[in-house]
Amino acid sequence: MKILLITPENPFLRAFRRGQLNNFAQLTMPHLAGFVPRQHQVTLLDEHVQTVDVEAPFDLVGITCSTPNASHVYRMADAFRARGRLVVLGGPHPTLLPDEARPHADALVLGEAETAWPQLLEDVVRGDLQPEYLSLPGNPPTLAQLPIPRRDLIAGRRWLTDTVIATRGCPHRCHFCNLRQIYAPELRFRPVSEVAAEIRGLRSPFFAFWDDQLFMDRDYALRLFGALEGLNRRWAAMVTQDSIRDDRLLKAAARAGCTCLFLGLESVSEASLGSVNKAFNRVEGYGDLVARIHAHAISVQAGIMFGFDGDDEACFERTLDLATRIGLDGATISILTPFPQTEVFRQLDGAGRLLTRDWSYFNGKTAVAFSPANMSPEALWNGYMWFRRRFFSRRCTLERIARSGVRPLQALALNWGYRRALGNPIPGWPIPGGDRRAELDWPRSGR
Ligand code: B12
Ligand code: SF4
Repeated sequence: MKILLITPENPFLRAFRRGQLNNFAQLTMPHLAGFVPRQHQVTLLDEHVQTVDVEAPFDLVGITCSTPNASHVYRMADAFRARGRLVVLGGPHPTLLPDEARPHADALVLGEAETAWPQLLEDVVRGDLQPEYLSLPGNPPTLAQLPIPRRDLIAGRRWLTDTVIATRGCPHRCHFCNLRQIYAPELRFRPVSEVAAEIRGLRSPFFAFWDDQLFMDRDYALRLFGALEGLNRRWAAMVTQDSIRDDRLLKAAARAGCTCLFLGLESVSEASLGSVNKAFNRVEGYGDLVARIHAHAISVQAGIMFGFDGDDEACFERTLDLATRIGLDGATISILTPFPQTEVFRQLDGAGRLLTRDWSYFNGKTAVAFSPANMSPEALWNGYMWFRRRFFSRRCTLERIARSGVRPLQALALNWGYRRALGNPIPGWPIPGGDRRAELDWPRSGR
């Protein structure tokens, strides 16, 4: 059987991300390809760097689907099905809204797929494909003995191909996050020896952990870092403020090769953090936390989000002041987005504050999908753009990097990438200039 596994990318996001330097390959499809028995032929296609050809002769097409990509994926799936291909959809969006996804697929895989996907492949071979495959609640798949992701099939990228997961889940329940709805609630861990073996086999000296919260279990993290010592790799990972309780963890991470932490700060307003159940972040501790991380020669890429109910038009300047003062090395800047089934979605939808239901605009980067509480959508958009321009300005970048002092050349390069991407066209709505979907939408006539 010839299988095509697609990592799609909404044209809005593709246009937005072009030129940024830290666009790592997604792990999902290489991971799923690892489960495919070798008698089948698997092709991976990553729309960030490749073009989809719906005429290509595949027997089975699997597409991973997040909310920002949903409308785009449905059109793609319909086009494949019109040509007689079997289409399987999985990932966050079909899991959150199976009724919406169902008409666009021959089969849906809902939730985690480590057991369901191999079963589905057997069923296809037997000619007995089922319309729906569920990971059983209360009986989530084990993360032990996972096959090694087929990174060898990643095409179109020479670097940033190496991402790894060690854990699954997060103990928190932030109201804008979909984790609780897409994964089983249990926190799970891969055996440390298996993670270390996988990392030993990576081609590149630098990789990213794609875990939501690598430090969430201190004992596990310490064992993992111990096993990575001496492997001579450098890596980045995502963490929360409350998980970095003591310097022993940071020291162990640094010795194991950690050079960058993505830290979900989100907001500098306690009211805003409280409004989305993220009051475990303590704003008064940000400066101390960042200094402690820097002391281990680890840089900090902060997650910053605007549009919370506690945010007003002054929040952009306040955030810039603090970000500069504490010497953030970089930031991933987003607009709050009400993803389906989240508490934020329920609240905004209930209050009639959603501006659109076209999922392409629910991407946190190129559009405001709701009416903020204390400003207009345009003010949120303009403030977000102002912040991005100021944060990545030469002056602010140099000031932040001088304060941090950690890996200045690496920080300069990353900030320069984000600054370069500021020049990308941003299509969408409600931005002045109108709706340019037709111009950028799929199928494209090439790059
Ligand atoms: C790494 C990551 C990123 C990376 C890389 C992008 C990526 N998607 O890999 C970066 C930092 C770039 C990123 C960006 C964004 N992300 Co992100 N990201 C993640 C994260 C933490 C891990 C994804 C991962 O690799 N998991 C490990 C792999 C092996 O498993 P998996 O993808 O979960 O898939 C499993 C099942 O879902 C299933 N499955 C999935 N697809 C398919 C398809 C088929 C055919 C089958 C059979 C099965 C199947 O099989 C897998 C094994 O069980 C997830 C949270 C999470 N833990 O999943 C958020 C997550 C996917 N991101 C999310 C969001 C919102 C975004 C952004 C929009 C944020 C923003 N505002 O900028 C952007 C969008 C960027 C883009 N281009 O799409 C949301 C999506 C919510 C939604 N409703 O769609 C998630 C769930 C986080 C959350 N807290 O809610 N992200
Ligand atoms: S800490 Fe991060 S992964 Fe965990 S619930 Fe909050 S946003 Fe989601």
